[in-house]
Amino acid sequence: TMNWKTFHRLDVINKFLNTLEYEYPSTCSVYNIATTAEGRQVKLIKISNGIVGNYGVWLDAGIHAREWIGPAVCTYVIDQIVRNYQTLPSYFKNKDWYIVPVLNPDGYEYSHTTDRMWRKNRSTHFGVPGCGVDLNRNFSLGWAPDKNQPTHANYRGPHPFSEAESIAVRDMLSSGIPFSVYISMHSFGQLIMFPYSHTRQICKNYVYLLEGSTYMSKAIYEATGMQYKVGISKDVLYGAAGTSADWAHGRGRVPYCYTIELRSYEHKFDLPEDQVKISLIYTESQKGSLSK
Ligand code: 0X9
Ligand code: ZN
Repeated sequence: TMNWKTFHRLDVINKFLNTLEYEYPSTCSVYNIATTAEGRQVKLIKISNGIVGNYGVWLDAGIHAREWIGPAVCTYVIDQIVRNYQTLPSYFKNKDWYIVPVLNPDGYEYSHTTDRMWRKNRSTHFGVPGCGVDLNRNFSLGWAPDKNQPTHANYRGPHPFSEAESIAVRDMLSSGIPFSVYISMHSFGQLIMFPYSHTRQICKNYVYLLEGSTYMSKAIYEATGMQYKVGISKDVLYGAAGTSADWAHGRGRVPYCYTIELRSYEHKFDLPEDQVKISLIYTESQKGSLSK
């Protein structure tokens, strides 16, 4: 059963979603939005009060297989929203939440069973079985003609949207739902990044995106003492082409698009399980020192 003391396998996460839908049928619906190369379902939970005209908020995690803290945080967010729904402020309730805790289930399972540091999905291209595609390079905006060997960890795929998982994101974001927010959770680095990653061009909503990331960073700091840097990927991390957040903003026209790199530094992708849910007791002087 579900808790936030361990990294769960896909079947536990899917069962958690189905249980929420069963227990909270008036607010939760679970949908299959894609079938993967290995035949798994990508599951989306919609949380809504059913009011027509709500803006949509999209959250996804697990686009990269080994980044296990993403699905853990994402399921925690789902649990918090659903179980505290009645007491939430109206700006929170009057949204339609579309949350995909494990966008890359094949890769996620593979990183549990076979290769802890696996990043991509498990599709086959050019006769390389299970070579996989880096789903965060498979979106069409700025899709770059580099790193195009199927065996490369950042393989972008034979063409944009060659993968069921990225197609599902594209189609949901293009379906006419008025999404105001797109957030993709990754690890690691404690960064809140916004478009663009593939070009130096300043995106349309730059000032508001910067403001939003600053609010988030401040809220995280006040709640946990953890420091999250904010900025454009090229400045705080590196440039990347064909990412989901760039596409969501530039083509999907979602105003607030973020890629969040969760904790941490010293453990890299292998954050210890006792760090999934932290209950910190810290003093003002310890704040900040907790970031590393
Ligand atoms: O390389 C990536 O896809 C992301 N980093 S990770 O270590 N999680 O692989 C960063 C992507 C940065 N930019 C945007 N998604 N916009
Ligand atoms: Zn990632």
